[in-house]
Amino acid sequence: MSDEELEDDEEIILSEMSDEEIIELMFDDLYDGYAEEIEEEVHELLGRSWEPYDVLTKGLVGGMEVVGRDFRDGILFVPEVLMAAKAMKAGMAILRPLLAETGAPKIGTMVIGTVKGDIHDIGKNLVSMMMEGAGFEVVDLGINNDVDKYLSAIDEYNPEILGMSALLTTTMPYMRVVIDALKTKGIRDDITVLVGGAPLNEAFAEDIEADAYCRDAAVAVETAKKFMQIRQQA
Ligand code: B1M
Repeated sequence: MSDEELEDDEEIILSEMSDEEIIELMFDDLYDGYAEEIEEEVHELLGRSWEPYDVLTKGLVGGMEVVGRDFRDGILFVPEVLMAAKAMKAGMAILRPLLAETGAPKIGTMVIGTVKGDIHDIGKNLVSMMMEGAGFEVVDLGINNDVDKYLSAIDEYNPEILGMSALLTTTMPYMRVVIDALKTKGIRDDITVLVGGAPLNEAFAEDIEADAYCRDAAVAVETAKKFMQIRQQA
């Protein structure tokens, strides 16, 4: 039996590992797309009184950054990244209710979705989870949303905030199409438009006349709260 096979046969006992070793293992298991293992590791850290937010950011988001880097560098390919995304989602499913469990009073409603042509949803899902945790009611439209989907959700739920996500340089311009449609409908000033996604920046948000660019989920929550305050004061 080779050294590698011997190593594979070694049983991993999470309870005997340090926190740092578990985080390292989570990075490896995310990379390999092992959803069940990720679930076990999330449970283990929660059992050690880790805050759900720390499990999310230090374990899952941190691990996904490694996947993202290797995807960019051509070391990982779409099927592997899909497996990693599935494992990440399995971990997020455990954390979602815990993050929402703050008992915070409802402070507003947000409609959020990934724009047309774009199927990336991990970042958007994180934003949804964090917004729910902060006390927002979140209507998540999912991926690949055209302008009509955004408009009919706004009609139906009357949100104070519209969130749009795009991960591709080819799909981010669609955000302008949605904002222009809000203007044409005469409802642009009734709603705060927050945008996010890896290829965006503040200059782009300003250019398409969004209210703000949010670098990450924590910034999205802070920004949404700030705009809710401004509304209440107006
Ligand atoms: Co895609 N992909 N992908 N991909 N993918 C990127 C985005 C890419 C940068 C990889 C690379 O080449 N380096 C690249 C885009 C290049 C570009 O446009 N310049 C790329 C490409 C090219 C593609 C395909 C075209 C590949 C192909 O088919 N040849 C294809 C496109 C499919 C499509 O959408 N039409 C594709 C497919 C996929 C998968 C399906 C395999 C998978 C998606 C699975 C899923 O989401 N369910 C995938 C993944 C996973 C990635 C990477 C590796 C990781 C994205 C991610 O989940 N990050 C990504 C590389 C990277 O970003 N480093 C890549 C983790 C997440 C937590 O971060 O999404 O940035 P992020 O979200 C953050 C913030 O941006 C912000 O908060 C979040 C949390 O902190 N945020 C918001 C995001 N949305 C927000 C909305 C808000 C506020 C904040 O509203 C208020």
